[in-house]
Amino acid sequence: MLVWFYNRKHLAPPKKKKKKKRMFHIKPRTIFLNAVPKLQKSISTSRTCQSNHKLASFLEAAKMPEKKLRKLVFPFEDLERHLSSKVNTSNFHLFQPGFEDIKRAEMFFTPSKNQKIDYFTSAVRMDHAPLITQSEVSENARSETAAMRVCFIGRSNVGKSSLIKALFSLVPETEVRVSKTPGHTKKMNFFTVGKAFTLVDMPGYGYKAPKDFVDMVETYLETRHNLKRTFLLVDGSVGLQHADRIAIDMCEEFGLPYVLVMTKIDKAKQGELLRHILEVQEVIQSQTVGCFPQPFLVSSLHYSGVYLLRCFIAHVTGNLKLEPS
Ligand SMILES: Nc1nc2c(ncn2[C@@H]2O[C@H](COP(=O)(O)OP(=O)(O)OP(=O)(O)O)[C@@H](O)[C@H]2O)c(=O)[nH]1
Ligand SMILES: [Mg+2]
Repeated sequence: MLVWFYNRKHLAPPKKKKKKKRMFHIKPRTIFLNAVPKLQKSISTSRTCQSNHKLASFLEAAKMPEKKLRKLVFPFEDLERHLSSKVNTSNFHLFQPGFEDIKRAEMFFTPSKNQKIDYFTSAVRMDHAPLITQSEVSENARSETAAMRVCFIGRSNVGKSSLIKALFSLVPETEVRVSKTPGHTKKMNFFTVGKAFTLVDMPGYGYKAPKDFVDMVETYLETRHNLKRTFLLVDGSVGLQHADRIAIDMCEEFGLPYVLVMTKIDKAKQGELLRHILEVQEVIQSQTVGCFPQPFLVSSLHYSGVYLLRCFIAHVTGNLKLEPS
């Protein structure tokens, strides 16, 4: 535990010597709710009218030739053929839905009268894990299942917000801010996906992490109310870093069910990417208990792996039953 406490500090911004003592005591729930009007204003005023990317929808993508489509939906399949037959790749095919399931999953990410997808709120501190309680849920006319959450964590700049933006690309007016500058997301941003689930974009750890990262993110993960799955993002173009390994240890220590997602796969050369993927898979197999054995590969730029991830999220939140293959 002592070792872990020491290690965890690496996830916090490097320059801070120790956690600041709290100067005042306000009920955490009050802090949480107080933060809302200001943040909602800043987000809604900067909304712009955008149009969908041509690959935002699987239905559109499905018009391309099947070989190209499979490469987009299952990016590992294309890489796999470069591997020696001695490499066991069965874990990479554990979650392999059919195109019909992927099409059905897209309905959850498509706005309609009954499926409102929107930014809900932000939080800066979660000392005692304030919840979107059932009463708050009903106040907001949200169903019980909207309280099911999935969250995205990873190093600053790994592509968390970009991936969420790609997942929500069928609702381009839902503003998810991305930036070249590390440390851009400073608060936990909550997005509700109809009555299906809530998705949380987290600030990044490591370089330029917000000063209250440990209080905020680690406390949230540790208390994890209604947290169905944590998606831990690793930059596929640089591979596992020290901070990623610490984050894996953290997920293990908290007993979280989590999934590793390799981002920016468009940026890496194939050989390099395969090396990073196999390294991640080796770590999953030999050092984890709570991690789903299959790493997911995505490019938020090219939409590779994004439809598959939508399907996985719809499935693990209990909204989509897969058809037997
Ligand atoms: N080539 C490529 N660039 C990406 C991809 N995803 C994100 N990026 C770029 O990486 C940078 C960081 O993206 P963000 O999504 O803001 O990263 P983040 O993890 O949310 O960062 P913080 O909020 O600072 O923790 C931006 O310049 C993105 O355009 C990808 O799939 N491919
Ligand atoms: Mg971000």
